[in-house]
Amino acid sequence: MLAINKLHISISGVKYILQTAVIYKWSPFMLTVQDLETLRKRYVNALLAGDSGKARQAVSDAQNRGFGIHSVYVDILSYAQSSIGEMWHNGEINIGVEHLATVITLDIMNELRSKVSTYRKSNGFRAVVTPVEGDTHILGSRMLSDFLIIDGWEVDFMGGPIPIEDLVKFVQSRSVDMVGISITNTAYIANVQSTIRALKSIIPNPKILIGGLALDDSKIDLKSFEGDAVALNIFEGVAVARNLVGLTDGGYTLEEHLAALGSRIRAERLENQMTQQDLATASELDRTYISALEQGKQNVTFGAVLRIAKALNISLPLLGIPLE
Ligand code: B12
Repeated sequence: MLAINKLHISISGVKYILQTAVIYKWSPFMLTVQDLETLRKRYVNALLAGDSGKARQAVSDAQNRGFGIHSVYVDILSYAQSSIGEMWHNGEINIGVEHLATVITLDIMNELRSKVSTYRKSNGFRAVVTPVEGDTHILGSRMLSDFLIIDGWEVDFMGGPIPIEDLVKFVQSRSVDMVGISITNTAYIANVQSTIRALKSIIPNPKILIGGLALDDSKIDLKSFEGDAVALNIFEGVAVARNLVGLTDGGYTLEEHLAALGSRIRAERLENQMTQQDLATASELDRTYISALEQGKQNVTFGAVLRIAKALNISLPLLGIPLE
């Protein structure tokens, strides 16, 4: 119960409302799931039409409706890029349409980041963030870079994958506290391992954080990475990054608590070789609830946590909830 109390204390002063699946900072306007769907559709359609003005307008409207920058990134931009990327993968659109959409989204991210950067407080730590060698999926690592910048880090974002030996030389030349490596395509897992080993040869060596879409693949053994930490989503990534360099004062935000809980539930579920539907059935919850919970987007009652722990056959401390 202590963790639940702490959670309330850490969010006092900031009001949250819980919508069906997503948490937003409180705003004078009530957001509904339909609003989110509408904004997503508007943004995706603007990208498909190559209309940067309409895309910007959708983002601006989302912000006026109370979406914070983190929600815009994860709930709208990331969603849209995944949808459009899938369209290309399925042969529904031309690669030119996908590339233009990516450029528009990167431009919008630059604008959003610049606005926040002007009033953020530096935390004095430097990170290098890069997709792993070979992996040309860059949006996830750009998003992690931006989340770290917003959190006060100085970030050198590599822009695209670079050879491991060049990354090592670059890191050596920059007094880097942490390197964030993003892996999207599972084909490059071996490169992650080689990158970690090469970075560990630097003295003093930077902390290494691994994350990205590829880690969702249940065939990947997360414990096999020799880096300092693995994070299963971007919110957890920022919290873990702070932890790695000793910045954490224990004052996690609600989003970070939920992200950490979600990733532990997911890890335990995969360990038990259960699908989300298996866990939903065993805990008598809805699959979409489990899905949102695992992504850190679903607030949760203590009763639901108990049911999930029982369905996973684990104790609450294994979900990071101490029994005090
Ligand atoms: C968009 C996309 C593309 C775009 C990439 C645009 C770009 N420049 O970035 C294009 C169309 C160019 C493309 C190309 C290819 N793609 Co592609 N692509 C996708 C797609 C649809 C979305 C990925 C994405 O950008 N999502 C949006 C970003 C923001 O989300 P994200 O990456 O998950 O990042 C989030 C988190 O993971 C996290 N995060 C990310 N990195 C990190 C790092 C840390 C440390 C932390 C803490 C968190 C974190 O933060 C982000 C925000 O929440 C996925 C499938 C899917 N639905 O996800 C396939 C997918 C990744 N692609 C795939 C493949 C195979 C390819 C190609 C090899 C196809 C081909 N035959 O050529 C090529 C790549 C060539 C190469 N050398 O790598 C496969 C990979 C399969 C696998 N084995 O893993 C996927 C899964 C599609 C599929 N279902 O098969 N792709």
